[in-house]
Amino acid sequence: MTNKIFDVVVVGAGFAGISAVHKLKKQGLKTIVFEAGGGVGGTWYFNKYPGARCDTHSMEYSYQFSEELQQDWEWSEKYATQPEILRYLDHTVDRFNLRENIRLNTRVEKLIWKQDDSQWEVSISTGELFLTDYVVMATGCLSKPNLPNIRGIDTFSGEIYHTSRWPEKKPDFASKNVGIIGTGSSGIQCIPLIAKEANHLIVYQRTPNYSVPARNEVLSEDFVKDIKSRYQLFREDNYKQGFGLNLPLNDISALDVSEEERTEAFERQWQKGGLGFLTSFNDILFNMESNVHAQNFIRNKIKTIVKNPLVAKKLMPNTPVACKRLCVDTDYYETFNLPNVELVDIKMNPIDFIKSKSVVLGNTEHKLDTLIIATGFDAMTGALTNIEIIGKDGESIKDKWKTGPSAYLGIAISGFPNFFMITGPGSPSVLSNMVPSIEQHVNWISDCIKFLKNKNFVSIEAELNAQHSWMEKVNKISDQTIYPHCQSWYLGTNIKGKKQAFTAYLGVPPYIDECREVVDSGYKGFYLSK
Ligand code: N01
Repeated sequence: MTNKIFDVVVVGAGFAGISAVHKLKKQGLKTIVFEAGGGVGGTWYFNKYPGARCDTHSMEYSYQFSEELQQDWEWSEKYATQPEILRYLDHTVDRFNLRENIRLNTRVEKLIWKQDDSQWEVSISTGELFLTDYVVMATGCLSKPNLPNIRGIDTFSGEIYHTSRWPEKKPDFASKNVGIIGTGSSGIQCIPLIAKEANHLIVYQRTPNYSVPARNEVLSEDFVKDIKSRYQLFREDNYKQGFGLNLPLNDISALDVSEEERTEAFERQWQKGGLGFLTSFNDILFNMESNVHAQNFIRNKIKTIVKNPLVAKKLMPNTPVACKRLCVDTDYYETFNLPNVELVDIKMNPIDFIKSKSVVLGNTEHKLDTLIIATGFDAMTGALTNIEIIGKDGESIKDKWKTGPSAYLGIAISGFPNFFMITGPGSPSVLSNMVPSIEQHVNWISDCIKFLKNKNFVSIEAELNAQHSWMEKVNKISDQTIYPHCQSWYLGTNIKGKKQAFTAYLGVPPYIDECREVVDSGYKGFYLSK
């Protein structure tokens, strides 16, 4: 039996879902959020591993929909920890009375478009059914865990944790022999902290990653006061930058300066810490020759920091910088100088299998009490294809995307009317500051629903041609960058059988202009039905 009818069903209660329910509720729409987790926060709820923190400045990685909220909330550090982010999200939910609209521990399992009624039927994990006019997918770009397919992993009888499904009760590593598989952002954040506790830590590295120091610090009162005195302007200025982030602006190519000046510029950003390293010059992401200079700089740093030259060599990536997401760390490379830390190159010496209490590589057996899996996510599309979503021609998104994800503006998909994605494939998403990008999408979706209602349209659907042209544009932009030049979750190569495609739109300002133009033209590229 079908239960209640909603105006909007939002899937996911992370930054995106919370922002969406706040906006849509305020607009007078009967809105519900279904969230699989036991609390709000989305990826920030699940990724509780030691050292989990955001590598975007906290005063930027936060909502701007309420001036009061951004004035009142006090971020304590430059890079907020996972618990602080959760406190912020819980505070937001309570402050704006959103909890009554959020159902936790509830997974959306199926969505079916009912053409005759112009509505979606929503099935949830309790077996209940709902009808809704619109669906907003706030399922996140990095939320479906990628589990490694290593023989025998299920037979490991010690403690085993995936970084993105970390238990509520903090695991104890003291006097334990611990192994960790994966050296992306999650691994790089937790390795230094686990190394401090564990008796012995073995890091299983398949591909080394570049990492720059965070240089996290407590926020000074003066800094906070300054930003808060011009918060709106600060946000507007950030939207005008390529990544939507307040990174140092630089108009100079790495090739137009002397070697000494180049090293100085890299060193300045290295000392400052964080992702600003990428804008040390204006072409690190676009010109391979410039990128090679950035690579050499970081490789030299690794050589200087890591005392054992063989270990240092293993830690040196040979991919372009930022082609895999640049990591930001606290004492990552330094950790490999500790006597209880061992680095194992599993590309050279692969893991053959895992058994009850050990990891076996050829003739070597590592006895472990605890195994940590830091192998990342089925990014960009995983959370969407994980749900059975059947559009108007009876086909699912999962089937449609077998040949690669395709969406219009990263917001809508042809064949799926009244279905909106927040930071979907084809939008800046992971190549931008996620929170402002989320809010830009929420505003767009809210305005769109307002328009449809005012003009008595019952549905909106992306045109296939517009969608194709859009994805061509996204690819054309990425082809001018270094991003397609290595294997990464950006491309989906970390997931076996996944069609390789780069689906993030690089460039926040042109993207915002394009979204605005679509609206100004009366939603060009969309079919509107009465
Ligand atoms: O995942 P990853 P992540 N056997 O995919 C290895 C965001 N994030 O969770 O490169 C052995 O980057 C894999 O090796 P390879 C951020 O955007 C942000 O660390 O595929 N190894 C790689 O080393 C980030 O980029 C924050 O060869 C296997 C690692 O596992 C994104 O989330 C913090 C393997 C996975 O790295 C994902 O980061 C954390 C296998 N079968 C995350 N499969 C901050 O804000 C995979 N690997 C700071």
